[in-house]
Amino acid sequence: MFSWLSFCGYQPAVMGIVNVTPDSFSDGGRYLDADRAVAHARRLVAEGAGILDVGGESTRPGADPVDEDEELHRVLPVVSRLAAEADVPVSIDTSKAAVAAAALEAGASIVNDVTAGRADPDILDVVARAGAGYVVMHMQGEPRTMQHEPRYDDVVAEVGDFLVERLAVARDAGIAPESLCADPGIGFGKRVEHNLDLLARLDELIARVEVPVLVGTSRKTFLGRVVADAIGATEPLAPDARDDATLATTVWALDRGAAVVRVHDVRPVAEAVRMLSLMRTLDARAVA
Ligand code: PMM
Repeated sequence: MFSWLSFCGYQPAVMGIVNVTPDSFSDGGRYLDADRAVAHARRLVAEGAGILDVGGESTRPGADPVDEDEELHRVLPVVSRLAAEADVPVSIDTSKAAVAAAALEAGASIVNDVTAGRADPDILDVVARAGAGYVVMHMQGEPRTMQHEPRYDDVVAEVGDFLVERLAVARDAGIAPESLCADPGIGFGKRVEHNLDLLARLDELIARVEVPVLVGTSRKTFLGRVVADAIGATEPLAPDARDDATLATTVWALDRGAAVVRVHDVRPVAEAVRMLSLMRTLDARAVA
């Protein structure tokens, strides 16, 4: 049975993103070919990724859904090769029960579901039977429409309510408590200020959900907007130019207690995790 404690109990884990899609917002089309995706994933592990997250359906705002056969065709060869050769657990980023089942059969050990089991509830049973890890993410709406007027009274309270409820549904479906991880879903049906609030009050959210929390800010649009405002640019920064802001927000999330961080550019984040862990050890000694 997959337990998050073994991967992020001692120090936070860096989840490296392997998108096998033609249309992801920051790296769409780059690793669509299985050989290139596997080579990219190997590089991420060499740079310090502790988990590989393979996705075959883009969840960028406005993205169209991908049918099951196409998604399987994209991800299965990559998952089976990585599961066979990489020393780190492979996660499948999917909301479809059939894709999750095939990926777990091919050697994946985590299902990262951005719909938290709402798109295809059978996915919960698939995860439970396999004893796999499960990431429950918050999203308001669905990718095609989620950035049309997202609204919250108190984003941290509402995302917390949602995660607590979906974690209970996952446990009721038979997924072991130690296999569960929660994610506020940065950028999924949220305006810039909602994302900033969630990060600013991340410690509150972590205390509420009582499971390890995954945070993914990597190259997201709100970073491009905040930095563009700060430097007086009229257009948001391009995805590739958001890695410094990604690092800053990721280090913030780690310092607030995130257990897993999901990023495209692994090397600087893996270095930051090592440095932070060292500083925490020294800090603990100073207090003792
Ligand atoms: N973000 C994306 C895709 N999958 N999964 C989780 N758990 N959390 C996220 O923040 C998340 C995700 C979108 O980014 P990508 O298209 O670059 O992978």
